[in-house]
Amino acid sequence: MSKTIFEKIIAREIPGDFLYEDDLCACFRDINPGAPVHLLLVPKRLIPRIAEAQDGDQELLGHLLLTARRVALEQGLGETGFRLVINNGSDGGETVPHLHIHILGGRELDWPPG
Ligand code: DGP
Repeated sequence: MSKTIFEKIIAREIPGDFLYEDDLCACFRDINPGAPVHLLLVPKRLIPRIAEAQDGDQELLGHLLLTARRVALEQGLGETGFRLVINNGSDGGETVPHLHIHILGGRELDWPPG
């Protein structure tokens, strides 16, 4: 199976502006930022989307959320706030079939999304 764009970024086959990486996940800037801070936090092991996560992914998913929190705080978003987003499927706005958490902040974000 061909690699997803995020697998290629993690493998350094295409460039990425990394802010964080560990054994389980990596965080890099979104190529098309929708806010002053727009990061993507991606598990290294491919899960296409949250709908396909399994019970056995519990630890990884917890790690992703706590890492998203940590990166957001390191980016100075603790005072003003931030948003974590997971898009799932076509109606959910998913365009890359590799689970990722958007970390958005640096401006007041609209709600609800369009
Ligand atoms: P989503 O629509 O939730 O699947 O988000 C996919 C995001 O991935 C979208 O905000 C743009 C970003 N993206 C797509 N291709 C690349 C890329 O090559 N590099 C980086 N850094 N981000 C990408």
